[in-house]
Amino acid sequence: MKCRKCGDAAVIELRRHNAAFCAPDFQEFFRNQVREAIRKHKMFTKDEPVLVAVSGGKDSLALWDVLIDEGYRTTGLYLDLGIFDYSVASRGKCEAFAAKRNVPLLIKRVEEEVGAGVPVIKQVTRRPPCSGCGLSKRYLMNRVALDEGLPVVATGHNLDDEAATLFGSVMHWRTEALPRQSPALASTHPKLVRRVKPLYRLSERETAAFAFLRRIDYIVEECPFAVGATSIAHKDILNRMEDAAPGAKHNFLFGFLDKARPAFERMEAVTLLECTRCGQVTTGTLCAFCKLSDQVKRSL
Ligand code: Q46
Ligand code: ZN
Repeated sequence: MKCRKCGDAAVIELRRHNAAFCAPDFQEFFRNQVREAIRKHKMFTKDEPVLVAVSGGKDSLALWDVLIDEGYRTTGLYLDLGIFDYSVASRGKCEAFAAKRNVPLLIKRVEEEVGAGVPVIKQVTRRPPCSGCGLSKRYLMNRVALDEGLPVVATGHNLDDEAATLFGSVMHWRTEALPRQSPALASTHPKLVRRVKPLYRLSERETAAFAFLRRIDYIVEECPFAVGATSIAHKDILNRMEDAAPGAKHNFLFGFLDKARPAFERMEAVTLLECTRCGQVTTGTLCAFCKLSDQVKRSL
């Protein structure tokens, strides 16, 4: 196998691109995909400060690594979910990454913000842990960005994540979720910052290879609550399809973005109000985050 660019021995084959690359040219290919995502969706400019949400895993740290190298003004945000050893270890990876590159890292503890960490939230709400966790993460990313005066939050979602989310939404015909499935969500209210996913063109395997070649020290273990999550089952199905037909995930996601998503854009915009307690955006009186933290605090 030879590198498509230089003809040297290749270290990775990308079947969906019908290409193979040596280590330096693969890294350049990876960076080019991120540049293309940022350019195509006008995600941010070099003048804008960007909040990069990091979990300690390969995707978010690979994203942060590229953005720092490209000269973007980044601040990391680590949300400590209070998930036993997993949170302790993943926080350590983020702190070490930021210290090594001398970049700012903000840390917020869900326990301080909601009243309890994710394991207790799971018990109190009697809902899957990812439900309260995801809600808290989305809320806190936005609020921290607003508090810090940062206009955009970047997350490390990759092609596999995005294809799996789309697959889940289509399986249940969650038509209200489909317009929000996008690599870049604009701010639709002064209290909502932009949300972007610069890795959406890159697969999980590619971010793992990039993190390895860049010697990024990331947490390999998954969150213990990820086991059994339906998103994992959806990823398995898509991986099998990808094996049979390389490019299947790419075609599924990109075909949706190009051809189908516009059809699901809501004709009428929902009315966004401000939560009477915390002032963040909601469609009711009290936002879902404030309701969750009330429920948690009542039970303690
Ligand atoms: S951290 Fe939270 Fe994930 Fe763990 S509890 Fe679920 S949502 S799986 S990305
Ligand atoms: Zn609120």
